Amino acid sequence: MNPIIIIPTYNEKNNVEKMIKKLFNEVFKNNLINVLIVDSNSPDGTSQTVEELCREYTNLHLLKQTEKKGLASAYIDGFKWALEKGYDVLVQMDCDFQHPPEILPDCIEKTKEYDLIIASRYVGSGKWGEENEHQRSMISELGNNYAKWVLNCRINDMTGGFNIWTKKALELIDLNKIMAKGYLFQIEMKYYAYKNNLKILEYPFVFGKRENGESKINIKIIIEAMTMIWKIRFANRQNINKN
Ligand SMILES: Nc1nc2c(ncn2[C@@H]2O[C@H](COP(=O)(O)OP(=O)(O)OP(=O)(O)O)[C@@H](O)[C@H]2O)c(=O)[nH]1
Ligand SMILES: [Mg+2]
Repeated sequence: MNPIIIIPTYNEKNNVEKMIKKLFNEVFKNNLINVLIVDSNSPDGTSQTVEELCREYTNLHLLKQTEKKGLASAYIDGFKWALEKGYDVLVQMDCDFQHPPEILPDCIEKTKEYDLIIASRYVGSGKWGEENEHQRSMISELGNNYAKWVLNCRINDMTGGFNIWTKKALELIDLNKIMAKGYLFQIEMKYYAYKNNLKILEYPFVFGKRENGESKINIKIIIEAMTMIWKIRFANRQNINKN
């Protein structure tokens, strides 16, 4: 197994160093992990911080995008980079500590049995941590159920961004045909995984509160996603039924 953790960053200078150190010094002490930061030319200098850390950690990599083109583009570039380099387990994770990296060793192990592991707030002991605003979790839960309903998909956490993909799963989905530009990427990818009958496990986790910096999500992004989801439902069938 050759896993890599892919973390997209936009203005995460105050989280990125802490996250990298946590991964290499605490969660994966044995050096068997690689980390790729995909930065969209953050004006706060996130990429310079990562460049400095690359000298200290040989398994740390930086992919610089010249401009901010959205979350989907950051992940697609990151996935392509990692697949080309021969990684076979690709972790998607945010930089703001809402996704607890401690569960990763177990999730990665589970890819021996499953094609996709979805860290989920909506199965078993999974939930929104109490420190989050109630309104925020309600809106997110509504959006999640809406996505499930429109796409007729039985995955419980459609919107979350903490997922562990196997090479097999990613090679079934044509990344060049992904329509989403932003956060809808998470939903679109899971929809194709589900429709392609991949073996999926939802792994419960507690979704924390952002540690530093600002959220990049806003009402415009949410409305855009709610509309675009219908496009995914009806327009793009090329990514389905390949197996
Ligand atoms: N490279 C890149 N990263 C991005 C972009 N937009 C967001 N991100 C990163 O994607 C991750 C998720 O973004 P957040 O703003 O935390 O979104 P969220 O977790 O859905 O929202 P909050 O709960 O409010 O934090 C973070 O690591 C961001 O820095 C982008 O356009 N490019
Ligand atoms: Mg966040």
